[in-house]
Amino acid sequence: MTKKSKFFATLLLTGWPIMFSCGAPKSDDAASDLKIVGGSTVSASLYSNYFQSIASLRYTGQHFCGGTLIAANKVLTAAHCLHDFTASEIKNQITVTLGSSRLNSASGAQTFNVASYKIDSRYDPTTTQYDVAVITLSGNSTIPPAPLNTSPSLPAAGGTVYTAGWGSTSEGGDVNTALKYTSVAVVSNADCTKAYGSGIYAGNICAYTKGTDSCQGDSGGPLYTYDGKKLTLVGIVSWGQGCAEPGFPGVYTRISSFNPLSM
Ligand code: 4AZ
Repeated sequence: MTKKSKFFATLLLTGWPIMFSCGAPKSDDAASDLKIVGGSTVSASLYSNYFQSIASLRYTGQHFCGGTLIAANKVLTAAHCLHDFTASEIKNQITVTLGSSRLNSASGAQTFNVASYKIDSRYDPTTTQYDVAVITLSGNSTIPPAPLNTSPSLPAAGGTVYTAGWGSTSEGGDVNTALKYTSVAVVSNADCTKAYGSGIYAGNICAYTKGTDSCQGDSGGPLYTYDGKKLTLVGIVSWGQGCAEPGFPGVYTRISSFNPLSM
């Protein structure tokens, strides 16, 4: 969620949408602020070859956060995506859809209820640290789960990583029905701390490329590395100062700091 809005997570139930893009830097051109300049729609072949592990979390049918399939019946997401719901809302009104790159397309879609869920007990809604939750689905998906990065030294600063989601294509915008992805460069935690002043801890990865970013509605979704063959999950979309604001990296939960398969 945004730094500004993270204390107001209930807004998530109304706003939605999110991601990439976000716009040209205000300082460069106020008139084009927040127009999409980054990211691309995930084509059918990119989806089936690489991005099928992305999940859409829905509350009463409306997309509100992303997630990633990490086992046949487990979806990793952000703690802040679930934190403001009651247990009853999570079990009775949240569904998880896999298998389609388009929101609202029945073709290929596999939709599950939440059988159980676990929010990291250390999650702190004030700082957004330990922003990790695991959902156990009501059944098994047939989609191949994403492999998890376990190396604390990867991805290295400067490396290219990929994020994807149905989030807003502009800061404050709506959910986007077509899945989008973008590439961003890893920023060291030291440099990310310089950007934010405080609030970055070892369990974060930051990533920044001018003009493109994850955004509202992408939260909970994946940050991946690509080895030329497959995507490996390295992060969870967590928060940032707005979306694609110049000088402010997107902040992600660092998967290698957690063991989500045994949460
Ligand atoms: C959000 O509000 C959000 N630019 C997620 C990611 C980022 C910003 C906001 C990173 O869910």
